[in-house]
Amino acid sequence: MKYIKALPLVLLAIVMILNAESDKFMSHATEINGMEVMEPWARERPANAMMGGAFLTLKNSEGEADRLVSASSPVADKVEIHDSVMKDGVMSMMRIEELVVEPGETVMLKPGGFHVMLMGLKKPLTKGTEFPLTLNFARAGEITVTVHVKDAGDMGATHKHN
Ligand SMILES: [Cu+2]
Repeated sequence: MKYIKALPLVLLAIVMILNAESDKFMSHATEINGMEVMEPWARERPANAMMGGAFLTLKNSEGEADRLVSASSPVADKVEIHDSVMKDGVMSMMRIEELVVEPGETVMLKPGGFHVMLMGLKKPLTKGTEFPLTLNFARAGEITVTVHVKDAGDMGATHKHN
């Protein structure tokens, strides 16, 4: 009857291993000079798409503000920082010069809000693949992260570019 007693321990071990695996998969964070870049992901795009959006969370743990001033990636001709605005029921996006992250502040780039715009895609953003993205901060400097391409629904037909 020894193995019955051991079973809960075995199950516990399995649960712990699964948790560790999902943690490894879920929490991608890179911290350089007090700027943390968390969970970078991009929405999968059809093969003929020219543009794609990348999303992530920024956390500034320094005592002074920082600014995301530019970005680049080998998968796109040009990378811009965008904000989204809802006007007359239509979501549109516009380029912003910089994204300020105040001291201690966490800023989330997400669909329908701030995002990193990949323009002139050189390769399709296929679900399950990943690509590098370099973010340039005024204070923290260059931070390169690995962006994971995910299937996360669609932004809808009302999404357009200015
Ligand atoms: Cu955009």
